[in-house]
Amino acid sequence: MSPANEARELLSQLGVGGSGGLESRSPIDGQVIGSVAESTSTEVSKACERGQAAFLQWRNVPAPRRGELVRLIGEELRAAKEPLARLVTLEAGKIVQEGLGEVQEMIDICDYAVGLSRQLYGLSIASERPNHRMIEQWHPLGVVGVITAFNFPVAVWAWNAALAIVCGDPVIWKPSEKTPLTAAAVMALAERALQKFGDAPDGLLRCVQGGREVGEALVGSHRIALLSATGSTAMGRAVGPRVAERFGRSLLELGGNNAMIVAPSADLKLAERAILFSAAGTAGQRCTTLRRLIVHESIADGLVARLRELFARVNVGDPRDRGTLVGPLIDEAAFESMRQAYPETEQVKIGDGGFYVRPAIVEIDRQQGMVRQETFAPILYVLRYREFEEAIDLNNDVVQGLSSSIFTNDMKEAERFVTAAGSDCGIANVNIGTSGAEIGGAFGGEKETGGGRESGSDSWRAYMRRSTNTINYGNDLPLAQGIEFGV
Ligand code: UN1
Repeated sequence: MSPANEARELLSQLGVGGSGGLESRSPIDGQVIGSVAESTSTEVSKACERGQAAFLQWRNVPAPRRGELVRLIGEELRAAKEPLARLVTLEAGKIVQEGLGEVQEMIDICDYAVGLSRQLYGLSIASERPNHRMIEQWHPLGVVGVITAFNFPVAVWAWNAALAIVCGDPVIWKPSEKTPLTAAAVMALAERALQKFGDAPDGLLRCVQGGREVGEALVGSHRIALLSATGSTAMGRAVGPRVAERFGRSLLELGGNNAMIVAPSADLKLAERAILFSAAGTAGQRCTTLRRLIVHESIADGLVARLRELFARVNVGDPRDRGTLVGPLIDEAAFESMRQAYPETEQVKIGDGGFYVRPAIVEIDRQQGMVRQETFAPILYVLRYREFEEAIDLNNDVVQGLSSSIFTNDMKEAERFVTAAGSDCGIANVNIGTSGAEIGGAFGGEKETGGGRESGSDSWRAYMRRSTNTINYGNDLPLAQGIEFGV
């Protein structure tokens, strides 16, 4: 079936109607598969005002009750897992397995957030004054703006929205203009959950669709207390200062340039599988994609030869076909940027449209030029090292700091890699690849990756404000620091 026909079926199954000026093209064949109405700046600012009004109500709803809404969203996602995943495949070009994985990630974060809705805890702190109690509470923050990229068109909204809702914050979502249909489908599911929930305030969950101007309107709104943005470092560089200017908060998840060290003791069978998934999976378009392989010189020849074989054999094709491991790049611009980084890029002809490429391996002896930039395409640069310290230096010697990993069976090396003097990335793994993180951990990275953390662990704190309370239950008014003042 053509992507356009399949999209029509899936959209009606998912309860998405309507059309408009913003067209969506499937990377599978480059054809239009649907459209949505584009939001105007006035609509964006209205959504922000409504969000603020919703905030004033939602912050008073007990957190476990807020969790109930997230539970209902999770149920809708479970029921619609298959069609939503298929729509992700049509619109983002991911293979079916990865589309299913992405929706599973949404379900997982919903489950996580439901539990979290009963665990938004603060501290009780010893006061230096008699008959005083000091506590820390976490309160809802305000409206959260969420800007997401095409490569995880639905999961990243869920990471943010599930936490924001239980934390007491309304969410306004600006999805990538390349993936408006999956966003519309998610909003239709959320709408059903809202109906079942009953009395959630209007304006709690909104989506604004469009390109740069829509994003800018959101970023510029003083109603947005937290702006969570996923995308390129260039985007973060534009967004971060604008939000900071009005003392808003931002949570940035920007470019990665992720490396894996393969040490002499590594289990090479495991390493090969991890490299294949991390470097070629999602056609190299994850922010956690493996871009640099740092291999010990004693094993490099053999490993590179096997990887070349694997990469040459990997099935590139229609992401809907069962045997396909590498689907299309998102569009022609992505193909052009791959060609710019690697002029020998091999285009694979599949049908009449779409940009399909074979993953490439490029051996280098220094990290310079394109190696230092994040090209969103399956190009794996291979470097050799001699001393372990040199490998760690190479891992860290880029401006990005998202994900990293080491394959070794030497526990000293493994431990060294995850110490403060080891990998400087937000994610440092041992004997697994750089991509495919679980939602239970905090997700994000350092340096030009932006420093934000989403998803698990205590990432929820970004969506709340801290209130420090000192409470006097005595009959005197002792001052802190022993100060004597007054009569
Ligand atoms: C992204 O590419 O923006 O760790 C997110 C991973 C996924 C998330 C990637 N769980 O690869």
